[in-house]
Amino acid sequence: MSAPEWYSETITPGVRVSFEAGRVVHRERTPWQDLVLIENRPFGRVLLLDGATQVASADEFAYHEMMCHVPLLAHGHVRRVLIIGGGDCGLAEEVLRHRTVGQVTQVEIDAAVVRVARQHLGSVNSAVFDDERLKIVIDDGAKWLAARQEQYDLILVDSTDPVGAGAVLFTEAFYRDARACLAPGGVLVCQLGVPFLQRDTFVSAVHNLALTFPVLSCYLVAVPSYFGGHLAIGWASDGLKPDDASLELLTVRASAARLQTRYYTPEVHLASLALPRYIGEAFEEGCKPLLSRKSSTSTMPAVAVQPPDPEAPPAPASTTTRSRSARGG
Ligand code: AG3
Repeated sequence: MSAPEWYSETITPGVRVSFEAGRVVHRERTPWQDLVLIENRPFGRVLLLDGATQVASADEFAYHEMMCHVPLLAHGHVRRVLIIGGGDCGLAEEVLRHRTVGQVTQVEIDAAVVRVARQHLGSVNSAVFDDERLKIVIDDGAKWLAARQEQYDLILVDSTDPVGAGAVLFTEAFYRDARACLAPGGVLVCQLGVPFLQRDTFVSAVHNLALTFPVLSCYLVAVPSYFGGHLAIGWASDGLKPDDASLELLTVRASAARLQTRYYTPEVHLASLALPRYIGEAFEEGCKPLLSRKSSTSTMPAVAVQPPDPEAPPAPASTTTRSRSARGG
């Protein structure tokens, strides 16, 4: 018997997280990146791009459900969705579970990711390819978006980490183009990495979002195959906040949507907005230059509006939503 092969996540200098490959399902150097798909005991089929874990069939539900159901259920009337990236099509599958969604456009830069995922990740995405509501475009998402006139109720940025082809999806210019394509009441949701290991990336993405959007928030999901603790998801909009819908309303909407979920619940939706202090502080840091520059305007943390309650326990170090009425930039 030959020795088992191991594949490592190498995105963090000084750390190597390895998966044993019971079988290498596919390996390819695409025009954009190094693609490896392996079979692993606890995680199932694991897709790595340039040494970063992207999707594992055993735990993708956590990431995809939270990227999708939080904005869809908080908004309540999403019809048109744009996904930038998301080549494994697991996010599209989750979005299309909402029968009220009329149209999903997905713009993925690397055709090979879609091809390999379609062929080998059926448990993640098989429902999408016969769904007439989905249109897959192979193109550079940032360039494509910059040339768009259409408006979307929800833009989901399901990117890789901000290195290589994915870097542009964390810039202020990209967020500005995305904002221009949001329908009134629309929301942008984007993955912001694992703040414990990718703090600088997180802070700078939050900063770029804060320069662009008047309402900014962050929520968390624990994805076992993403090493390093919670993954942060950014929320940006012109007005809607992720907790504008009450627990009762989220519950009504979730049951009307007849979602079968394994991670998302309306309770988890609201709880995911509570940031551990170290993440809340990093979030604040991303917002900070903006806040100090705007301090003479009506910039104000959303929670500070409430008068202090003398009986209440001490206030948390951070809030999860920033809003301001003045236009940024
Ligand atoms: N894209 C987000 C991957 C984040 C990976 N980060 C990491 N391993 N630290 C996932 C694509 C799923 N559709």
